[in-house]
Amino acid sequence: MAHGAVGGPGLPQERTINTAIPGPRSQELEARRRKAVAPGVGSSMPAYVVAAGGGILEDADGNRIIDLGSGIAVTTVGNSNERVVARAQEQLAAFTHTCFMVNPYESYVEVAEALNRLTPGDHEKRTVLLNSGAEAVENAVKIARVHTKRNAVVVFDHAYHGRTNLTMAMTSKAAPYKKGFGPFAGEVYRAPMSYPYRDDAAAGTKVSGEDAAARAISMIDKQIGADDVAAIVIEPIQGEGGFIVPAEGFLPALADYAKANGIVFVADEVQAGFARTGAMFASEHEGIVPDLVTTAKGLAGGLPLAAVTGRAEIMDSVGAGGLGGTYGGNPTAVAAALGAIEAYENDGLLERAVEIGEIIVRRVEALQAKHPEIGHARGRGAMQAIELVQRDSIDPNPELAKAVADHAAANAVLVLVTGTFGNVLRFLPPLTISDALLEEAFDVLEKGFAQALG
Ligand code: PLZ
Repeated sequence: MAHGAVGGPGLPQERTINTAIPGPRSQELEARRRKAVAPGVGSSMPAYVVAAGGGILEDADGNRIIDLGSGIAVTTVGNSNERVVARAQEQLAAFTHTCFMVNPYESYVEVAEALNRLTPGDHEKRTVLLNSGAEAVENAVKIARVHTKRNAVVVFDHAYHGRTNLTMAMTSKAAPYKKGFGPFAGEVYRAPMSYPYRDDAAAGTKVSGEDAAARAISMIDKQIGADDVAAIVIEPIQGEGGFIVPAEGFLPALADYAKANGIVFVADEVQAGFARTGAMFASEHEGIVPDLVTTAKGLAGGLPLAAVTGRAEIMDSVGAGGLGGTYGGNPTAVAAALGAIEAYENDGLLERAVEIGEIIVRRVEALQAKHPEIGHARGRGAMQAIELVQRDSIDPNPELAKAVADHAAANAVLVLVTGTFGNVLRFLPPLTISDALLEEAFDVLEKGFAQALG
């Protein structure tokens, strides 16, 4: 059935409900999957996809689902984006692999040049290409340790950095990411995050970014000592933690502290990077110039590719042979990245992310006026979320998040639940979604709230 399916911009842009979701064909596949696939891998919505593009995912039963998830912030340029497909197809026919560590090729160098140019700051930079976000974060830590000859790594509450051993240690949430998988890598220290919604409620007043940073810095000074810290690693907007935008001033204060103390400041832009927030990188909203930037997800339009990009003097600390991997910078993935980067730079996607954000904010404000259970709305550009709480307190309401997401799924709208407390609905559609589909998705969400809350 999947053979010959055509996705990309040609896929009809309409929500279509053919069967219950998941339908009979998806259920059949799900039964096969249960026998074949390790149960540790979950799926938010078990509707098996045969084609995708624009703002639509088409499933095996012919349902057309509105996509508010972008494969977790990956298909920002749209699924099967024409520029990505053309470059990748051409590359596949030329050669599929040499291993850059054996025989190099120009396209890897081109992606490195593009990342050096696009990431914040106009200092001299270098880039290493890898396969996944977690691998990028691991390599950023390796590079920072070699450069500083120090060990300690500072991360934050609610952080998500991956599922490998070191990045599990860096990730905050125990279940499902860490529980039972230890022991974890050492020398990872967790500092308090700036979480304006909950910080302000706890303090009974607005906690400034500077004050939140002072709290984190005091912990670093007391528990580690600045001169033992190799790196501070932070998501400029936290992704899995619940789209937490730190209070203004928090990131600059930490970056200044890092600079003053010879600490490598690493921005994990894996989820927030590449036009998602209306800027090429989320660090730009506060004028942060990180020493190292980790990227993945949006970088290659759906193909697995990741990178660490950073100051030449830091990147040059690791000698030849110290970094690499068989597939890092795979030719097809870098070809796709060149297509995606061309799209970011030429197709008005930064502006589109801002427009999408405005539509979402307008719809969310209307919802919030009706339902006090929407405790907080936050985000930048096309990276927006709502945090759901109990009616008369800020206690998390994960049941409501699930009820609304389930209602949406049954009505062919994919919306992802996230957050430390499982009470955040996040909206991160592909930037190729139409206004009409986006509005329709919020019509469905509105009904979901009405149904769940009466
Ligand atoms: N850093 C900021 O968001 C991946 C993970 C979903 P990988 N986020 C989605 C899941 O449940 O596994 C992520 C991220 C940030 C690093 C990563 C890790 O990227 O490509 O999944 O390894």
